[in-house]
Amino acid sequence: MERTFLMIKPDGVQRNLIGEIIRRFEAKGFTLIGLKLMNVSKELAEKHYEVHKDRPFFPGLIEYITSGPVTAMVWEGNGVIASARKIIGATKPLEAEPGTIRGDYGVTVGRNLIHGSDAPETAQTEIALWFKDEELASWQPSLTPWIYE
Ligand code: ABT
Ligand code: MG
Repeated sequence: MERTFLMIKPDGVQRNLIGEIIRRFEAKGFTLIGLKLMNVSKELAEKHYEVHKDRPFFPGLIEYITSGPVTAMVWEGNGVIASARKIIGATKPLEAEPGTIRGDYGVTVGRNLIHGSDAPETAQTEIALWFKDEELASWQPSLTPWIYE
């Protein structure tokens, strides 16, 4: 089953959007298999955004991601990597379609609320960077036995 790494960034946490964002992925039908609220060290932030290390926005990006707690998550499901990117919306929130997370709640690229892995290779690297194997709980959702004994 495909897996992706999603992270609610410090602005999403501060704006009380954790529940709303998780709700959207649950409602879609994906399965949450890893979840933690954590502060991000400079080292971890720099590794996560290593591809951007020579870009002019890099220092500001690291400062933003380390500025407060984030919600790190792993989600599982068919096509979850590409689908999560659609649910998240375009990088620049003003260009993101209404109905997407960034389109509904964001204004500026430096406060774009949530990260999602952009391909199978980055998903695998990012999951390994943020989570230990034992922090992931693979499970089969099924409602019936939780409503009826
Ligand atoms: P992430 O999910 O954070 O990786 O964003 P996304 O994949 O949509 O966009 P990319 B291209 O990976 O950008 C990473 C972060 O760098 C910031 N950025 C990017 C800028 O501030 N200015 C720019 O011109 C570009 C290209 C935005 C992204 N996240 N944040 N915050
Ligand atoms: Mg990216």
